Amino acid sequence: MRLKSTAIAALLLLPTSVFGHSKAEQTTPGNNTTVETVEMIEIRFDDPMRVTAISLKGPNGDVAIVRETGLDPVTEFRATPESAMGAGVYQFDWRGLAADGHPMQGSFSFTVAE
Ligand SMILES: [Cu+2]
Repeated sequence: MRLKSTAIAALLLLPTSVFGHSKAEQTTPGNNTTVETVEMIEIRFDDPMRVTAISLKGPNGDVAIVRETGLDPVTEFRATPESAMGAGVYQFDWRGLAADGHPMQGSFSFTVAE
């Protein structure tokens, strides 16, 4: 049994990319942050992600956003709001396909200050 547990420990030490899942590392605006304005929404992934669907909800419902990034797998996804975003709490949701083909999703939220 000693050998087996050593093998498992070695697996746990491997970098995440060995398992193929791309995941979101950082967003702009950052999760749970407060910002004055939003000019660009960005998500950084550790491995290329094909982002297939996005949505932004604000205090008045859905916010129109324009993708700057196409449907190719990217490590930096960008989208811009179609018009100025008023004060309030916003939530950005995305879905995509990781580099290994697994469906992934994530969300983050932020506040635009008065
Ligand atoms: Cu995966």
